[in-house]
Amino acid sequence: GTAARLPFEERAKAAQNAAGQRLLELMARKRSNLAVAADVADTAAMLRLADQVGPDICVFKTHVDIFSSWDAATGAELRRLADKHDFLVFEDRKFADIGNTVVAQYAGGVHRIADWSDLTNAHLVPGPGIIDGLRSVGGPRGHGLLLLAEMSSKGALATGAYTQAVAQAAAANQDFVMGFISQAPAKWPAPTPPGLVHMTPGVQLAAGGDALGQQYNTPASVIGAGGSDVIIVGRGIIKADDPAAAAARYRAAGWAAYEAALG
Ligand code: 6AU
Repeated sequence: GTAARLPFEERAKAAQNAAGQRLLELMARKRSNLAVAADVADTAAMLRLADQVGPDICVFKTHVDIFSSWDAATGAELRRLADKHDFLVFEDRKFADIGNTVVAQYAGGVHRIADWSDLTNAHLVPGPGIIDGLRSVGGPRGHGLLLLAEMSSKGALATGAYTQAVAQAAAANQDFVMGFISQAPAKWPAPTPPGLVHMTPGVQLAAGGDALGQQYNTPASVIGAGGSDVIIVGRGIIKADDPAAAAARYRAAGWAAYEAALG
């Protein structure tokens, strides 16, 4: 359920994780609750998109493992654009292994995710050791973690008791967990702590879906009746003829829904 909706600047004061606090402050300052999913062809297109949509977003979400190449310079350039436009970088890695393994996956490998991202996400399937492992890398760096509580895809198994166990784990680990990937937290049995952020994918200006199980709701329904905070939009923006103009439209729709929810 949702408690009375508090403004983002008030919720920032309740945030215990540094990245979560920065995000809530940034959203209030920039008047944006739009995250873009940069699921584009290569790193050049990714960096171009970040510069195009940067003025309208609070979060730039990457899937680095879709690119055929990656290097530290690409990460550094993305950080430069994050500073230029005032957004946070979210690597949508969806960690899902034991603590010891995710430590190595988060800090190392080709991508060195912890070097250039502000936040990442994880499934709680392995149990709370995954939070402890990721915290050991990201905590000292001031990074934050989103737990996947619900998914947008048809037939998703993260429902009911599983979703509630995720809510409890987040509430118990607010030093590092900054929020959730969720669909409709307003329908949960209890409100989540005000310092935690809800980010929701599966958003387009018209409801619908794709051929592989993705399901879309509108910004108004996700932020309004759904009780979420941030809309995550991929193809609605990146496949538009003019991604910057599309981002401006989604930003306006997301922010109007937030202001309406505040009452
Ligand atoms: O707007 P789309 O459908 O083009 O892109 C949605 C983006 C993709 C997915 O990997 C991601 O959101 N996503 C997630 C995330 C963010 O964790 C969870 C989920 O349940 N559904 C989903 O689509 O980059």
